[in-house]
Amino acid sequence: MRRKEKRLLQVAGLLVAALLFLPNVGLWSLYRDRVFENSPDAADGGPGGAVLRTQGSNQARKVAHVGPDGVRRTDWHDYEAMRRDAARSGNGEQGKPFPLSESDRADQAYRENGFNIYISNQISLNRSVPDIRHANCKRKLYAEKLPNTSIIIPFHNEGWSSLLRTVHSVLNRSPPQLLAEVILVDDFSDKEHLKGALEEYMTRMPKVRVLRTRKREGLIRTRLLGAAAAKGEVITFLDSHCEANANWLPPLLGERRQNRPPTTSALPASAVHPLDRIAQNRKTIVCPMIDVIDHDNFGYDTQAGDAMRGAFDWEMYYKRIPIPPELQSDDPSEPFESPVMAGGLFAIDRKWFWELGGYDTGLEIWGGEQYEISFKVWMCGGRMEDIPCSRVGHIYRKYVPYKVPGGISLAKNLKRVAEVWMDEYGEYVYQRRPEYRHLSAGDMTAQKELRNRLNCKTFKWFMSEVAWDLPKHYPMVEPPAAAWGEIRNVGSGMCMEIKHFVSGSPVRLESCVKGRGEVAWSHGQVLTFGWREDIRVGDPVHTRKVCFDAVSHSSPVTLYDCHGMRGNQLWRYREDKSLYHPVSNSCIDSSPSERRVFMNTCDASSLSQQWMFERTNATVLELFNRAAN
Ligand SMILES: [Mn+2]
Repeated sequence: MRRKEKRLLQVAGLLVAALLFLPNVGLWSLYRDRVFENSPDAADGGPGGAVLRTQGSNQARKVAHVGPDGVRRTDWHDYEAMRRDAARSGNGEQGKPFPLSESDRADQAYRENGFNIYISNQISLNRSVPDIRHANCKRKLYAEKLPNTSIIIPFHNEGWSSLLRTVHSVLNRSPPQLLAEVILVDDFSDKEHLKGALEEYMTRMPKVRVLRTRKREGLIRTRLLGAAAAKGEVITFLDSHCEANANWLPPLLGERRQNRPPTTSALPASAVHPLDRIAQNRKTIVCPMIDVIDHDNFGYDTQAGDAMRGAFDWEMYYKRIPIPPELQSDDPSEPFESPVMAGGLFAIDRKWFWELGGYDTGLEIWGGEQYEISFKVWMCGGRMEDIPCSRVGHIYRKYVPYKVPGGISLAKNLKRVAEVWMDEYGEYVYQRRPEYRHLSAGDMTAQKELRNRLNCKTFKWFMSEVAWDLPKHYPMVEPPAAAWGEIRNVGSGMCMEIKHFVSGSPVRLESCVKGRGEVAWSHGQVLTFGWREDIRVGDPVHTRKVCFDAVSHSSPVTLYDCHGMRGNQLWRYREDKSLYHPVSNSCIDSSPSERRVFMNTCDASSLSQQWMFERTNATVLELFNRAAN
């Protein structure tokens, strides 16, 4: 009995000692939390009681950490709001696809917005989205003192529910002290709901302002109008049909100064003012990861491939390329460099934005502006990063629902960008788009002067230091093709033919048009086995972006959008004249009576599996086949 009591006392004593002295449990940590939690807000004089209360509740688990650089970092998650979101159920909640009925798919639903507004209208303006961030994001801390930001949302005839869901998601999922204001900039919409009703609605939201252009200005000048009115230290541009995800803002504002800390270790921690750090990295543009909100059912998901670098092909189409191993961090939640932004979603130090001249005001309506700002920031002393822990959903439209005044604005914009920023590389664009060569792109003196004044680097520098991996995916000069022209079957003497040059069309066997004295290309009998080792419609200089595709060892051969990733679009033209499909380990066969072209088990003796291209480049073919063996 005695011994037992003694032991109990010992255990109790140890527990008391632990409560008092162990660093991350018990009374000491409670005390520390209280002190750290209260001081900064009190010092800021916070924007009012409500904010302080949310602070108190959502930061119950907060512990500030002082890094070796002297910056106090904290957990910015609003756990209360996250709990509320997780508990929601109903139409589209948790980003689930809304089940569509036949009538929901009516064209009318898409006509005005390019996405299904009927479905959007049936989903709450406060709907929850799934927290699909990498697990490491949930543990990340960001500086306690972050710059605030103005959110700028330009719109033109946006749907009511899609616009308001954008605003609500921002207000619901941003720490109030980081949100200076939300500026809605109306580019001369004529929809009734965007007039008085919108302003009336926004009177309930003191942080939201509505500005309007006096005539149709286009996306670029509308964004500039918002930026000119912004008061926040940072400006964040969003599209008008977005949904911000959990804790999206602190990583955007925080990573700007957190990465690559300057060497200040010689200074005592107290001497390093956090704003000094921002000065170090204020020239970084940061982009959230853009998730996809389905334009039919509003389901929320990542983009194909999720984290990828932004790039372009030499026709200046925006492209995404994989992050090369050299740039991959061990931790996929860490920011990574991107040569080009996707477009409408990014944050930038307000002053730096204007030092860069904002956007070129000579850019019309839409298009090319993402290249202008991206090239400019990289070449003129800044940098650009994608932030995997910051996610924003975006509705990719089915089509652009409004008329773009003056159809050549995109061409003109791209020419301006090429002329001002791309130096001798512009030639690669003109080779592919010869119509740009003599197009008038307006006066560019101011832009060229800006480039001089900022002492910006060359495009060659950009290509070798920033986008060095781009030519592997999109070479400036197209490497020679291995074989092209008609593809004639040895057995039947008939040719492969494509009726419609669109995704989903079958490859058929027809009599060769050359024998009939007709023009082969208009009949879809001219095909190219090119450097990507896929087979495309068209001659080597003018291939269309549809490729031979097969899904199994017995499927028909069908055209599909070229993905350029080999896989099921990879072919080999072997010495025995077979067209071999490595993925299914089978060969292209044909049936002249049924006019079918299909996959089959390879049989070198079967004439129906032997094919002759009209022209071949023996050197290239040999190279392909040698690499394959
Ligand atoms: Mn958009």
